[in-house]
Amino acid sequence: MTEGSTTGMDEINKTRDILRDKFEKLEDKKQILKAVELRKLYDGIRNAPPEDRAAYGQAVNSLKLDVQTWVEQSQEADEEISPIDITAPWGVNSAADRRPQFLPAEQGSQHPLTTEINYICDIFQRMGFVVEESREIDDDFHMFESLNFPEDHPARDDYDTFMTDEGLIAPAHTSTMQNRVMQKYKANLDKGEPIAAVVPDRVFRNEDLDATHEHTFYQIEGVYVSKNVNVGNLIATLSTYMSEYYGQQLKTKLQPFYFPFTEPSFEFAIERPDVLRKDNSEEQKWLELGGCGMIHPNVMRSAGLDPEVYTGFAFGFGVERMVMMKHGIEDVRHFESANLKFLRQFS
Ligand code: FA5
Repeated sequence: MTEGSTTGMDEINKTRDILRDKFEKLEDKKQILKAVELRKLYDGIRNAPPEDRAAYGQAVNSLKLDVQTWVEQSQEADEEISPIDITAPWGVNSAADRRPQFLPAEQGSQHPLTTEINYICDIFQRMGFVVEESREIDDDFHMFESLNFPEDHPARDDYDTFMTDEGLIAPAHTSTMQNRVMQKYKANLDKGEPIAAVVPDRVFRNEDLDATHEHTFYQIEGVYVSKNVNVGNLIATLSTYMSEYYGQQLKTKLQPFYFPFTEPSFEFAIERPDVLRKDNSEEQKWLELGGCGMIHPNVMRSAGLDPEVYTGFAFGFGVERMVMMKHGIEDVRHFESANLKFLRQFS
């Protein structure tokens, strides 16, 4: 290729960036096809050295085709979508051409949290855990009573819960599912198999928001019950999971904490990978990701299990914080921001 043609290609690439920039800002996307920059490139074909003219012309044409595709795609996205009348099934009373249209698949992608939750569940499934769903409205029994929070206990206030006038509760953590999981899989124990389940789902807290606190976020709960389960099993399980999730052997740390539903209770921290440390201070060394501990005998009893025979551990992690650490995301609020620039980085 001659030097002249390289310069020509550079010019086309530069023009592509300029056009894309203009295109993003244009209200009427079709106007991009009349952009003066495109016209200049066409004029350039005439002035190109004869030996480069064909290649240059082809590249200009290919750019024009790309620009046309941008316009077509934007028009597809802008097409009005008929409102869905939930009382009128499509097949019964809408003409085929009036049925609601789905957006073309290439216009969307999975939310990064969905992708990560699937990935996290996949790891736990490979470790022998089943995956259960939580619910987004619950009751006092599952939020507090079954978890050994006595009535009027001050620890209830630690979970700034949203409540309906009828006293129903938007769960403030996935631990609301511990009782249900133990009841559901109780029969495993009779067969000599453990209860091993994880529950990823949304939780809600009346929080002051900042870079690491959202009012609505995801947690993943884990419950494991069998005979002779001890803290060592808990540590081994969490370390194995963390190394798999982060793809490297991270140092983990448990420090004593208080939860009414586990005894002993711990906060679980990981040593931040180098790329996620702002400096070498002790504060930057560890990141708290969740709580865990050995399931309290009262919690076992409330699910009909005999704590003299069985022991178990439970853990609950903040999904956003795990993902933030993995991808170096500095603010939890990005996830719910609907900011396409942020979301597209993961598609
Ligand atoms: C709990 O919610 C306990 N249920 C965890 C647990 C489960 C302990 C089982 C023992 C046994 P905590 O309130 O610390 O604990 O929250 C757990 C994790 O959720 C936090 O470490 C953090 O990663 C995440 N988290 C908590 N609040 C927020 C918030 N407002 N925004 C984003 N993530 C949060």
